[in-house]
Amino acid sequence: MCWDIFCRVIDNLGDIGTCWRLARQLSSEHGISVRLWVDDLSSLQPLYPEVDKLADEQCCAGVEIRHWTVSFPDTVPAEVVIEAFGCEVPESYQSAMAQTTTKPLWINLEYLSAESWVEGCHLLPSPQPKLALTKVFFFPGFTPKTGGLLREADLLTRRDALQRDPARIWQRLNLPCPGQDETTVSLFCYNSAPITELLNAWQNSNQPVRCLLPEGQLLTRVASHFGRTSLGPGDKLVQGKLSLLVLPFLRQEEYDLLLWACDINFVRGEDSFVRAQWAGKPLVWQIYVQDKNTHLVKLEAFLDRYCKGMEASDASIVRSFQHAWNEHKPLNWDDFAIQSTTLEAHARTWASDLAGQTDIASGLVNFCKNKL
Ligand code: TRH
Repeated sequence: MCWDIFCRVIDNLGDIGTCWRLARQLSSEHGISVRLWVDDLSSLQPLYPEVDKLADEQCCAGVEIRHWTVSFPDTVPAEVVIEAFGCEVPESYQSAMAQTTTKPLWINLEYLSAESWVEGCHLLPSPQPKLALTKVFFFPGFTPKTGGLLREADLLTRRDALQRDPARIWQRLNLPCPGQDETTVSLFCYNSAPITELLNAWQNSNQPVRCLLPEGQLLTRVASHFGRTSLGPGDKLVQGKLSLLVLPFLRQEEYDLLLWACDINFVRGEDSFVRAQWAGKPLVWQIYVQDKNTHLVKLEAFLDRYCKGMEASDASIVRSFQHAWNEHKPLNWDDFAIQSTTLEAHARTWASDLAGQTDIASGLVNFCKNKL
């Protein structure tokens, strides 16, 4: 089978992060020939440094990567066409789809949300009368009636093997093992986050905190907090109970290792948020801000699901910390950190429950097999 995935990078790394992960999995686990059309190759390169950001066509990790340029080349459509996150497939490609004898399956892969309406919209058809084609909406989600989450078949087995031997993960990341009583935290968030409050909370916390910060936009704000003009990979800052180490931006597979090794992970957007759940460690999610505070409804919907089954006092710590982080309220770091062992037990159960659902790639493949 041949699939085309179309990805337009709106901003940041989540759009391409998700599409790249899906493309690789479809190719490696399902034997599908995948062509990934992406309009901004420089966003893919930090996730997979072998990518040549100037090449119009290249093959990486078993995936054919095509630069999606404004003038779209004449192309024979694939059997399955994935339009990621509502990006419009080029008009010439749409006409080509309409002209094929066996009509391609046209799927719009949507953004992830824990809201309950998602179940009712997953796999809804949207007829396109002008083209005599039907587009289908595929919604990721947290319940069996949704499209699930991206998860490679061996992900939790690999995670478990490495988490049994944390020193090996630190070695693979080329980082020292944490000191005694030190809470190691990874930090990935938007520039809008209340970073000064967080750094202050860590500096004044009861227990030592080691923050691992992959290179990104946030460095300027962190540098100015410490009275520095700039920061780069390898720089280490110590203040009060906090020691902060700047890491290079990690390739996608290595970022998983970081999430598996840390005690608590600060993540954002969609893909790092999902990976942090698979890590089975307590997470702090900065959700992508939307108009009219829609994102807060989505945050609440996730917390409702995530906190089910937790002790009331733990649930309240988790809820209040996520809200504080997203809404610039006072951060009770010590409350959150002191519960991290209990929160980790919950995070592991949450991950193994979610792993009982069909993953997105398998869900798409099953859907297409039934339709084609
Ligand atoms: O970058 P994000 O904020 O992405 C998105 C987009 O903004 C998108 O438009 C928006 O709609 C969506 O969020 C909700 O966050 P995300 O999704 O976590 O993507 C980051 C990617 O970067 C993810 O694939 C993990 C990867 N990553 C690494 O590979 N190495 C690293 O060191 C880090 C910090 C991240």
